[in-house]
Parts: sequence; structure tokens; C-alpha cells
Amino acid sequence: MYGIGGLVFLLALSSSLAQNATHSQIVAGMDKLFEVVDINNNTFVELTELEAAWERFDADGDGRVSEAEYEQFGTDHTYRGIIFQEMDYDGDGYVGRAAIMGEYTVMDTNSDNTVSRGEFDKYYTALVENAILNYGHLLG
Ligand SMILES: *[C@@H]1O[C@H](CO)[C@@H](O)[C@H](O)[C@H]1NC(C)=O
Ligand SMILES: *[C@@H]1O[C@H](CO)[C@@H](O)[C@H](O)[C@H]1NC(C)=O
Ligand SMILES: [Ca+2]
Ligand SMILES: [Ca+2]
Ligand SMILES: [Ca+2]
Repeated sequence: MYGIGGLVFLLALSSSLAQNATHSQIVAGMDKLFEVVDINNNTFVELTELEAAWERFDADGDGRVSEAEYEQFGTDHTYRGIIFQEMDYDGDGYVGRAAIMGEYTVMDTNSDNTVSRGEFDKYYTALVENAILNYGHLLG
């Protein structure tokens, strides 16, 4: 699992979303995130919207987002840390530009070349739940 939109998610994430957040709380949080990502309000997330979100994090413009760049956003570093681990699927310490296309393809479950609100919510809910499952023991 990896995700650029996951980076955006963290901008909106409230620190009250704890390890014991319920499924419906996470779904609601992801649905709120959709509104942040859907910049042009057309009820779909375009690839360009995902790329725009990701570029905000790549401070040095080297085409990849390091954990240090990612940590410059937000304050809940403990929770955010486990999300970064989940997104860095190959474990090299970076989330790269190539991951954007891959993520978009995976999110588009009905292969109509666009990501609907439902597809977005489902993808990120699963990403967060996997992060909690895999790394939740690191939370206090
Ligand atoms: C999680 O559990 C703590 C106590 O262990 C509680 O204070 C908190 O409200 C719970 N959070 C959620 C989202 O249920
Ligand atoms: C989209 O909606 C938000 C919130 O309602 C608004 O602030 C923003 O200006 C809108 N953007 C466009 C491009 O219409
Ligand atoms: Ca859109
Ligand atoms: Ca970078
Ligand atoms: Ca689709």
C-alpha cells in the first residue's frame, strides 16, 4: 500500500483520530479529506489534483518526498509516522513521484479512469486501517 493522497490526509487529520478510532470515524475523516483534495469541486479526484497535493511536500524539488519533508506539515508526528511507514511501500525512506500514478490506478477500482468519492474514501480508509494494523503498536 502506498499513497500520495495520504500525505494530504494528514493535513486535515485531527490528532483525536487515535489507534482506537472506529471504522466509521475513519471513513468520515477520509470523506472530509476528499473535499480537500478535490480542488475543482467536480466530485472526482483527478491525477493532477493528487500531483498538486504531493508537490506541496517536495520542498527541495528532487522528485521524492522524504520523511523530513513530510514531517514539516502538521504536528501529530507519532500518528503521522505510521502513515508514512505505510506509504513508503518499498521502505527506502521516500515516497516518490512514480507512486502517484500507481496509486491512482489502484484507487480507480472500476477502471473508468477517474476516481470517485466512494473509490477515494474506500482506498484511504483501507490505507489508514492497514497503517494502524501494521504500526499501531508504535502509538502511545
Ligand atoms: C480511545 O481510548 C481512549 C482511552 O483509552 C479514550 O479516551 C478515547 O476517547 C478513545 N478514542 C476514540 C476515538 O474512541
Ligand atoms: C470549492 O469549494 C470550496 C468549499 O466550498 C471553496 O472554498 C472553493 O473556492 C471551491 N473551489 C472552486 C474551484 O470552485
Ligand atoms: Ca476534482
Ligand atoms: Ca524531496
Ligand atoms: Ca473509477
